[in-house]
Amino acid sequence: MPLARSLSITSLSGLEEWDEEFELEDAVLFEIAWEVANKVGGIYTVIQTKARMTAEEWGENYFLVGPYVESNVRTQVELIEPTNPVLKRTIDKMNSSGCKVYFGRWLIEGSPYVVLIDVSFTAWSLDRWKSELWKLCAIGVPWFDREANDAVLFGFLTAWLLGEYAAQSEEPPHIVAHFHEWLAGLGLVLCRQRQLPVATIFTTHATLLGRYLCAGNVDFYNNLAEFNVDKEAGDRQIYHRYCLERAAAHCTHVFTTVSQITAIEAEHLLKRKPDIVTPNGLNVKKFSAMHEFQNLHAQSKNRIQEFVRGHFYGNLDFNLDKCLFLFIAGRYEFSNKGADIFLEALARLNYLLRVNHSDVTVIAFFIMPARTNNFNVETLKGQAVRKQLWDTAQTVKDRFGKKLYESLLVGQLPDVSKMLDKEDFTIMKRAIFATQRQCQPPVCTHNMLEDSSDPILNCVRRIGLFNSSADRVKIIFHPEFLSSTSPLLPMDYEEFVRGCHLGVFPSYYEPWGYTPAECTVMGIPSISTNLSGFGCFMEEHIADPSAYGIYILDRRYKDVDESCNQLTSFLFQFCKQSRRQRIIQRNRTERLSDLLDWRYLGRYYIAARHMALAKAFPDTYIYEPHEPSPTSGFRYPRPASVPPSPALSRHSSPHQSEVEDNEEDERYDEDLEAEKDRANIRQPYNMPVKGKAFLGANGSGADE
Ligand code: G6P
Ligand code: 1S3
Repeated sequence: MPLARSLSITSLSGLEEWDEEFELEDAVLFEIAWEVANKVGGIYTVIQTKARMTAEEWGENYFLVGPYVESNVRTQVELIEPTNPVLKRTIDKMNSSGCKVYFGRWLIEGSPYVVLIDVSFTAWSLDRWKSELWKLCAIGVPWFDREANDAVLFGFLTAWLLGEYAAQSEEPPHIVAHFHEWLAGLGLVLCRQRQLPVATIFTTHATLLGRYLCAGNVDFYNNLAEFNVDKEAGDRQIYHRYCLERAAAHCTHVFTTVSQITAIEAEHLLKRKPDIVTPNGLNVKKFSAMHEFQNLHAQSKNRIQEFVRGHFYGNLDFNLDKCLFLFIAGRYEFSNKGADIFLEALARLNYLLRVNHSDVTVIAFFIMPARTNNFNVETLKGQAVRKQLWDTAQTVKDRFGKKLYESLLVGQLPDVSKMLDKEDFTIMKRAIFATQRQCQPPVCTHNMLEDSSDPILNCVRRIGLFNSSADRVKIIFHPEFLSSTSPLLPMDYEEFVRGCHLGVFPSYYEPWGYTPAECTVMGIPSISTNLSGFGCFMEEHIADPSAYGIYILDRRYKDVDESCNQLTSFLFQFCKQSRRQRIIQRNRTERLSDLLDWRYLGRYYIAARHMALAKAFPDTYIYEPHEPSPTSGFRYPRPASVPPSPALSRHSSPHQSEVEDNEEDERYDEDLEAEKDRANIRQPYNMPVKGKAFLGANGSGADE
C-alpha cells in the first residue's frame, strides 16, 4: 500500500510553500487540449508557454494529448517511440484496435512529450459513439456541426487512452488529467462515467454562451444572473456544445478558469463556481542588459517607419519622428475585442489633435484576420515606390561619391556646385514624379472578400477617417496575421509589438487577454479593460497601474459613450507625452514582467493538480488549504519617483516636459528608480527574486 503523502498549500490568494514530504513520483500528468501542437487561438499560447515549467516539474511523467494534424506535425513535432513502457503498451493496443495514435516530442521550450490522436482515422465510430453519448448523457450532437463531431471523436479517444493506460499499469496508477475547454471536455465526462482512476481538472478559457451573448447586442454583465441559459444556448443553436461544456464543468474534480471575472460568468452560465482561478502566464525572457528591450523598440520602430514611408508615399506630409504607432490585434470579433470603441475613440482623438494643432500623428494598426484574396495593388505599389526612391538615392549617392573621390585623388577640394549634374537631377525628378498618386493612402492593405459588410471598413466609412492629409489619425487595417516573410510588412508579431508605442485592447469580452500581457513583458504600454481577466489582475496587484503604462478602461460601470470618452482621454494624454516620458514609462512597464511569468503563475496550476489528486485519491494525498490571510496578497507600489501623497500633486504618469530631455540621463534615473522599487516590492507569494528559483513541489527550488 502506498505511503500516505501529505500536501499543504496556502489559500489561492497567498500560496506559500509546499510540505517537504510531498512526492509526485508515481503520478502521471496528461494535459489534453485541441490546441496541443495545433494553433487556433489563446489556448495554444497557454499550453506552449507553460510546457517548460510543467516538464521541469513532472519530467518523464508529463504527456500532452492533442489532435494529429499532419501539417503541424511536419513542422513542430519529432515523432519517436514512446519512452514510457505503460504508454507504449497503451498506444500499441489502441493502434492494433483501429486507431492511429502517434507519440513524439513537441519542439518547443521544455520539449514535452505529445500523444497525438488522428480523429479522422476513427471517424467510422462517430455514429456509434454519438448514440452511446445519447444513452449516457442525453446529449444529441447534430451531424452538421463539424467541430462538435470532432469533440465527440476526441473525447471518446482520450477516454480510451486514459482507460487503457490504467489497464496496462501493473500497480494502480495515480493519473492526473487536465482537460482544456469544451472541445476536450467529453473525455473527462467519460472518465468519470467509467470510474477510471483519474484525478480530473477542467479549465474553461471562455464560456461558449458568454462569447455568443457578448457578440450580440446584450447587456451581459448586468444580466448575468438573469439569463435562461438553456433557451439562450438553444436560440443560438449551440445547445449540444453547451451541454458538453456544462457536463465537463460538473463532472470534474477541480474546475478552474483563467480569471476572476470569468469565474463569476461560469458560476452563472455553467452553474458551478470554479474551485481555483488559474491565470495565464508567459515565458518571460530576461535580457542581460537592462535597456536591451529599448534598443529593440528603436530597431523595430525603424522597420515600421519604413513600411509607413511606402504606404503613405506622395502624402508623407507628417513628421515620422513625431509619429506614434498604436495597434489592436487578435481574433476578429469586432465588438468583443473592442475594435468598435477603438475606432470611435480614434475619431474623437483626431478631432482633439486637430483643434489643439498638435504636431503628433497617430497611426493605428488593426491586425485582425478576415477573408481576403491577397494584398491590394495600391499597397504593394507603395512599397515598390519606396524601394525605387531608395535605389535612386543610392545611385545618385554613388555617382556623387565617385566624383568626390576623383577630386580628392588630384588633391583638390570638390566644387560642391558641380557635384550633381543634369543627369543626376533628371534621375531624381523622374523618381519624384513616380511618387505622385491620385488617391489617398489605402485604409486596408488587402482585397477584402466581404468589403461592403466588413464591420471595421464600414465603421471607418461612417467616421470618415480615410488617411487624408488633414487627419492627424491614420488607419491601417491589415486583415491577416503578421509574418516575417510578408512582402509588405516583413515582421513577425513580436517584432511588430516591440516597434509600436501602445497596444489598445478595449475588449468587452476577454476572459484573460494575452495581447496586453505580451505587450507588458516587452515593455510596451497597453490599454485593457476592467472586463478583461488581465485588466482585473493588474488592477488588483498594482497600486497605480497607469504609472506603469497599464491603462485600464472602465467598461463595467460606464456606458459605451463614457468608456469611449475615457479611452479618448487615455489616447490624448499618451500623445502629449514627450519621448523621455515614453522611455520612462516603457522601463516601468517592463518591470512588471515578473508578475506575468509562469514561474510565478504556474503555481496555481500546481495547486489545482494537488487539489484534484487529493479529491480523487483521498487515501494517498491530503490537501490542506491554509486559512486565507488578509495580508497574503501583494501589490506593486507606486513607482519610487512618484510621491506617495496626492497632496504633493505630482501626477503618477510621467509628466510632459517642454523639451525632449537627455535620454541617457533618464535611463540612469530610471535605474535608480527601479532599484528603489525593487526594495519596496513585497515579494508576491514567494515570487522569485531574479536568479532564484521558487519553491517547487518538494519544497526545493525547481531550478536547483
Ligand atoms: C528607445 C531607444 C532610444 C530611442 C527611443 C525612441 O528608448 O533606446 O534611442 O530614442 O526608444 O522612443 P519613442 O517612444 O520615441 O519611439
Ligand atoms: C481565449 O481565447 P480568446 O482570444 O478567444 O483563451 C485565452 C487563453 O486563456 C484567453 O486569453 C482569451 O481571453 C480567451 O478569448
